[in-house]
Amino acid sequence: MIKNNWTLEETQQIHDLPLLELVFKAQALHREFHPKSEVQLCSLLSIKTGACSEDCGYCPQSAHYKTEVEPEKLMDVDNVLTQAKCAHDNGATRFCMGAAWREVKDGKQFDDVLEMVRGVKKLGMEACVTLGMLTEEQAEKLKEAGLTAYNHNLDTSEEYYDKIITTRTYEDRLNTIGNVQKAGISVCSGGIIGMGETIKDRCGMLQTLATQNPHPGSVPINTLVPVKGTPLENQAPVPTVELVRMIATARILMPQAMVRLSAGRTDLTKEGQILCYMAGANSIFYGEKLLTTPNPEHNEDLDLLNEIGLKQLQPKV
Ligand code: SAM
Ligand code: DTB
Ligand code: SF4
Repeated sequence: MIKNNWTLEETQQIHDLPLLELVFKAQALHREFHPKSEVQLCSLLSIKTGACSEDCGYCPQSAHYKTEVEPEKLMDVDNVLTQAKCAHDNGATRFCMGAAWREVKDGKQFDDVLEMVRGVKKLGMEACVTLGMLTEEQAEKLKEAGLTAYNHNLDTSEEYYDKIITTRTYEDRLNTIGNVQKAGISVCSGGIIGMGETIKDRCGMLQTLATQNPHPGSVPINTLVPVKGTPLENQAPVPTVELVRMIATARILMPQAMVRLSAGRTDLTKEGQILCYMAGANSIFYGEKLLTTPNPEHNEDLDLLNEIGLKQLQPKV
């Protein structure tokens, strides 16, 4: 049932199924591979903010655009661990740390990140980082420090990629994912919808993810958060049904993966989110901030989970 040779046509056929059939298929597969009423709560922290040399058109942290983000240097290890403890006390089971770097450079800063990973693991949480491009040796060091997962998104299809980012290639992205995979770290990789891409582009991205062997351990599906000052600030919002289709298709193509309903939740109704859970989403970013933009409040999320009888998934540490 786990396939690594999905074609674009198959992917599109699944994506375009009548909605209820699509959601039913996704939910049936979800129940075969995952506890049916558990959701993973991941907290995010920007450990190094802004002034990034890349030109990702969606990103408020790129130095190429004038946004309201104030650049900040790498946080102290102690500060990060205080925030991690706080997230843990609020019920998060995975702590994800993001740095606005093009790539990891060896030295004090990377050593600090390794220390952060060790500290987060000590708190009994899964640890994830997203630091840009990475060599095989750096991936091995992260693995030794106990890293659970490395986030590196494909963001869109290979064909649409250069409309969004020109400072690196799709191949660079796939190479880093390969290095993470080789080091035995779980890959977290997904993308963004709502950047002006076609449905074919969305399916192309899912197909590339679903033809990785093994599949990524988690697949974040972000809806663009349009930020003032970025080239994508005026993009139209994505209809909820299109997000539900992406989540269900990811669930069907990669049944064992955690599918994360990621950025963009503040613009979803309660019912929209419930539809995403029905379509197989089993993970969310939890806590009032993503990296630089807002996310729903803790209580709002806990109330919704309570109301529909979803429980927190316990960490695999
Ligand atoms: N610099 C590293 C990199 O690009 O891999 C790590 C941090 S980067 C901010 C992580 C991911 O956040 C991006 O790959 C993108 O998918 C997502 N992201 C950034 N800005 C976003 C936005 N405005 N809306 C939705 N997702 C966004
Ligand atoms: C992912 O796929 N989404 C998260 C996480 N991985 C690092 C980031 C979302 C960022 C949204 C824009 C911001 O807050 O700056
Ligand atoms: Fe830099 Fe990452 Fe933002 Fe691109 S997505 S500009 S690499 S922080």
